Amino acid sequence: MHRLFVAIRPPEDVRDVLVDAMDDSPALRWVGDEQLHLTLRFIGEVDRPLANDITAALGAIRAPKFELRVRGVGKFERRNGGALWAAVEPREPVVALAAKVERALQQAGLDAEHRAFAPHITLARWNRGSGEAVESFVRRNSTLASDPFEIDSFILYESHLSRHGAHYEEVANYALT
Ligand code: 3AM
Repeated sequence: MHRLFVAIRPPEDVRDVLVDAMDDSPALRWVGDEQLHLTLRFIGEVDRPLANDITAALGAIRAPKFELRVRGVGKFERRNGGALWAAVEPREPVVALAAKVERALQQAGLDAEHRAFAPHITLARWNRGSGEAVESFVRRNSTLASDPFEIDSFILYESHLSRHGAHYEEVANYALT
């Protein structure tokens, strides 16, 4: 089985801005530079034939290049933890690309994703009891920003989970036009 997701990858100078914002709070598990991405669609575990259909369906997407920039940070809180993330703007082109990815994946045979799409670049995760570290990060980085950067492709990743964390392998790269 293959654990897949579709994402866009910020360029190096933008990743540098994100990595520079990370602090040394031991309560937060910071994402490594090589893991920084903006998820368009989490797919989950699929077998090889379905993975091949997914690759073909994503390859048929025609969508324009667009510009984004990092603007501010936010957090998701769940019962046993949460995630800190960087926000991007404008949202419209990312939402439009995610919708095309969603349609392509349904054509490949996947069930529809019912959760609302919320574009974000995860910076750190925590399990519990990190309230002050999280609040302090959000306060200090409310004006976090990058220069505009061009998104000229999107990527199908395979996620390999291990005791040491997740390793993301690029399976295919799809050009925007
Ligand atoms: O884009 P981020 O980094 O927030 O949390 C996982 C990560 O999100 C998410 O997919 C991205 C690539 O691993 N993810 C992992 N398991 C998931 C699941 N079961 C999931 N998203 C939804 N459902």
